[in-house]
Amino acid sequence: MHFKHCSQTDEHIIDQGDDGDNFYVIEKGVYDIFVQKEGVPVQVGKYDNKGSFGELALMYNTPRAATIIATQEGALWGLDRATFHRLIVKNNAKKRKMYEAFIDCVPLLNSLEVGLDTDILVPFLILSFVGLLSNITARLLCLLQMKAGQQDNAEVEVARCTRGQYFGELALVTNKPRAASVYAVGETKCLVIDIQAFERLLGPCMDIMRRNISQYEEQLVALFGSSVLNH
Ligand code: 1OR
Repeated sequence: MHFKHCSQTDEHIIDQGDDGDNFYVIEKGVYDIFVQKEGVPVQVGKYDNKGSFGELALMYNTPRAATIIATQEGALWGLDRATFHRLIVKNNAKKRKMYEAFIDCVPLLNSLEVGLDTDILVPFLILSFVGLLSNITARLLCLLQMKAGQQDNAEVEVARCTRGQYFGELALVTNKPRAASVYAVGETKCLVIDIQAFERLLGPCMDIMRRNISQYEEQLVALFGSSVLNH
């Protein structure tokens, strides 16, 4: 069964350690994320009017890994455990196979010494499910073109991404505004991951991403004579 829940200020939607009952998709509202560190709740992030949470306990039959508190009145769509399993876990079996095969050919994920388990797929599967509700599509990648704005606003193509490559990590790693625009060249399909899942799941890839960022700087210096990434 799915249901709409109107959340109140300070309402605990999920408490860390509880059994999982529902999975939630945010319609509106800001929700803080807390995780206990040495018995003290520490805020580790927030969802700002978008995103979804509560999938971990349902996927892995584990206690809730974080506490989620509404900071203002908001609205959530909930799916109970049985519906979540029917819609996401079972119906996604085929998609999961396809994504697993795809992730095998993503160099970033392959280059890790300790392999990522298929947890990495959960946010992709959920996003593509949420896509049915809110028209966000999560798709596989083919060919993309990246352009960086110059001082005079003229755009210059700085790189092209093809199947298995990634983009969009720089602003998340550096906490800076987006450094380039990315345009689809023809029909493309991308897998999308939100910032919370990015930090939680791609932590092990952070070093490789940082190394690749220094290569962007070298390319920019070659193109423009100086680095515009500025960090
Ligand atoms: P759940 O079913 O365990 C709590 O219920 C939900 O909070 C969890 O699913 C995730 O959907 C969401 N670590 C664990 N769970 C998180 C985290 C998180 N962020 C959101 N959730 N971390 C924060 C990463 C920015 C890691 C903290 C060490």
